[in-house]
Amino acid sequence: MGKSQSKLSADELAELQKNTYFEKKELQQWYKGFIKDCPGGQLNKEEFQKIYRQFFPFGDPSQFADYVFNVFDEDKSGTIEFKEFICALSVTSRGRLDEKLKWAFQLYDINGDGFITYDEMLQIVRSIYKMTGQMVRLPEDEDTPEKVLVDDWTRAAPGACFGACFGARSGEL
Ligand SMILES: [Ca+2]
Ligand SMILES: [Ca+2]
Repeated sequence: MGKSQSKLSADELAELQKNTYFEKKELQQWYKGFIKDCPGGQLNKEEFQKIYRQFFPFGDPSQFADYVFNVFDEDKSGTIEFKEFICALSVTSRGRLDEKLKWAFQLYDINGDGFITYDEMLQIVRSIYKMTGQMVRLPEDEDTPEKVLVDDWTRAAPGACFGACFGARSGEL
């Protein structure tokens, strides 16, 4: 897989502008940051986990990162391409409520059968606990996974976290 182009082509830009809430300039910037971190143009699961570990150095975010990875990886190729990355970022950071909910649904529907079972919710919440557990003290009434099911994906803000990371780094350029 040779080295990727350093800039988006006019066609790619036009397509991404149509499919995301980002401006041309923002897209170019995100792309620059993405290619800097992933010169091959693809992000694999391991690299994705590494990014999460920078944010949660005292917990174990690998399981949660895997669940988020699977939503980003829309075509299930095992890697996140720039288009998948920027579309997910667009939805999680600027999408309408219904788009965000659909995204969250995909996260919780781990086996992708169109239904979220109680068990799937627990798995997600447990993975969030593992990720943040040692650095966040929850109030007494929220101290079991079962009690925080409802609002907890927003708290973890997978997309925002990811975006902040890449954004901070592209800002250094
Ligand atoms: Ca993919
Ligand atoms: Ca399911």
